Amino acid sequence: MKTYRYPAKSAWKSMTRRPVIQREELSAIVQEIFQQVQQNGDRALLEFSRKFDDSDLETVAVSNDEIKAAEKMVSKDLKAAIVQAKQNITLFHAAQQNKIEKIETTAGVICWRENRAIEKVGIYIPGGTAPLFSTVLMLAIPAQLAGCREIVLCTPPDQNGNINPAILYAAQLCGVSRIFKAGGAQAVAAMTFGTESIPSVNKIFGPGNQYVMAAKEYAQRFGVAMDMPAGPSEVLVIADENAIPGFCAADLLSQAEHGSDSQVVFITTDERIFDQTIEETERQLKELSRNEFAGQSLANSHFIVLNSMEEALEFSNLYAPEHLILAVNSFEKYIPNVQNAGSVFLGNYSCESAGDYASGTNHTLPTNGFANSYSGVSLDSFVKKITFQHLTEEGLENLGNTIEIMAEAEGLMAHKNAVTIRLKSRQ
Ligand code: HSO
Ligand code: ZN
Repeated sequence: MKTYRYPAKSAWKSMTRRPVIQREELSAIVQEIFQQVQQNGDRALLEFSRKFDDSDLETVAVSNDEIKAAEKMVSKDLKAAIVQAKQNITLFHAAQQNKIEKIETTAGVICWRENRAIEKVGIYIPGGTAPLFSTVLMLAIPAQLAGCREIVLCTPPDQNGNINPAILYAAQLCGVSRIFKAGGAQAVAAMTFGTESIPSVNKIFGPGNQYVMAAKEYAQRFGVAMDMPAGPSEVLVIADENAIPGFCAADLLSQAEHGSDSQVVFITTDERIFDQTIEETERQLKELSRNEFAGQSLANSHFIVLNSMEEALEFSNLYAPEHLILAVNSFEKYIPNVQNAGSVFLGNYSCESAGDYASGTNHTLPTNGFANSYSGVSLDSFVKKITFQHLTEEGLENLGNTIEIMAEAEGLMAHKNAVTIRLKSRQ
């Protein structure tokens, strides 16, 4: 890990920089994969599965029998945990449904917005070393609450052609309509163009490696939206003298274990907490099953002492972390100072894992500094907001002259006439 004691502000910007991802190469590969899938559909997917997943599939579709079998394979405890998480995530996201408010901006001019679900959405769940079935909950629950008609899920199979049972269980529990064995950029291509088996969708959600990310970006050329740009997962912990070093270390490691490229930053205003958190982090690291990933990610992480909480928050806002933990006593007074962050965890008992799994908030959040301009996934991510307006005759009478003057000033006489012709018809 890299340690810094009272670094000068001039050095902060470079400390907030994330590792650079090579982009050029990716786009050629992704383009080729899209072409193959567009031309050959399912056949291309089966071939890619053989090549990339080492899996010899007969079909990409997951059968009902497979879903039923998966349900039996998930332990009672895990099912109960998933059900409780689902309840909390549902409660939190259902509360985001806002009621329609009609605003009479001028007498007789009534404007309002209504939500309409995005008809077809795609969820990508990566394979790899940890089966992130919790992400199924985070994406399928708001999709279902929003009223999406079709919720398609793609995830790569293992070498035996199977999908992790907890992923299948969570998917059927949360209203995913169809599940497919497809991974990587080819899964994104399939949900973009549609294949014999996989329907095309309007928007694609979910984390993934660099190929998946590049594919989601590429899919936009074909009119398919994406949730948000993303990079490796990250957490920034701010600790004052009341923090508990063991807790801080555990939080840092929980993010570091996601992958060797995860980013963790620790900031404190207290030298004792600084030393003890470093010690604790090294001690706890040894005990972790994924200590190889966590160790590599820690090697790139920053442990910093700063002069004050104000400075700590200033650094954090510059970094714009995906997750921000305020391990401080009177967190309330710092909330207004949080400007850029995906999701914030307040006090010594609000570990990031709570939000990762079960408290109710969404764990699909902006990374890579995008928290300075993007929000995490919410119910809004699954709807379009359509504006409506109704002008009565009286309404146009009241507003018409303003519109005519503005249209004429822009030199758009047809715009002006659309008002004039109506006003004249009333005389
Ligand atoms: N921390 C991850 C989400 C996750 N954690 C899923 C565990 N499972 C998102 O940044
Ligand atoms: Zn996590």
